[in-house]
Amino acid sequence: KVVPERPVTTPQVPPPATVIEEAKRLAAWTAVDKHVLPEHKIIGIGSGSTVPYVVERIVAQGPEVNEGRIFIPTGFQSKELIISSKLQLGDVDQYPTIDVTIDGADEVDGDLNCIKGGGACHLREKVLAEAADTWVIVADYRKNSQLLGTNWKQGVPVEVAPFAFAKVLLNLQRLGSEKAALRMGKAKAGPIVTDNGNFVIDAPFPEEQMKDPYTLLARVKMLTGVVEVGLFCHMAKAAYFGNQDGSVTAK
Ligand code: ABF
Repeated sequence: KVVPERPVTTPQVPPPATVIEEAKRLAAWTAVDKHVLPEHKIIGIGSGSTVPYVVERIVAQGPEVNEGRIFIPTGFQSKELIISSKLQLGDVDQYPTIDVTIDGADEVDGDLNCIKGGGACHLREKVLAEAADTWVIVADYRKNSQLLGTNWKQGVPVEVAPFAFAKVLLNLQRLGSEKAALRMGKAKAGPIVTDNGNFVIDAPFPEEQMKDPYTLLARVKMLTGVVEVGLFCHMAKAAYFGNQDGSVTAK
């Protein structure tokens, strides 16, 4: 009797943070070089940990190019990044049309639909995405999927009016998200509150429903009490993913 060899399972050692950070930088620099041109004066700056590399590359375009530019933030972190980079801050109510907005994402599918809102900024992010002539996504390879929900298991972020959260939670569960849950702060002392004073519910949906994110977006957005849904469909012009081997995938 031949005893099969015990399969050797190489431990999944997570790549060092520098590989992921370099991948973010690669995506960000590629997107800026391709889409932030000297004639672009109103620029939307997204949120998350990839966007600092976007700003880094824009600053590197030089003061003469950035002199006449206005930078619109998608939230507190984004605003602080613009200010600390000594770029001219503007607001979307002053500049309702934006030349180009570059933002991160939690996951992107084969049709450039995104899950966004891991950072609870997706309402302002979607406003700036919609206001932009060109909206571009930058991320590392972990976000590059064919189907939403493949890697991002936290669920679809749904920003809700605080007094309606229990009702929305129930309706999300009825809609198919059995594990929908209010996003709590790190200390679990209470729910996180967005820049707009709202709560966030994270709603994982079955694969069947994630295959048609546009329909899911419409159904969730219709629930009374929902302020915005972290599904961005038919909005992105391009997406750039830095890879572990130093290459860039453009979708
Ligand atoms: C933001 O960036 C959010 O929508 C998203 O959750 C976050 C994730 O991006 P990163 O991986 O760059 O931190 O746009």
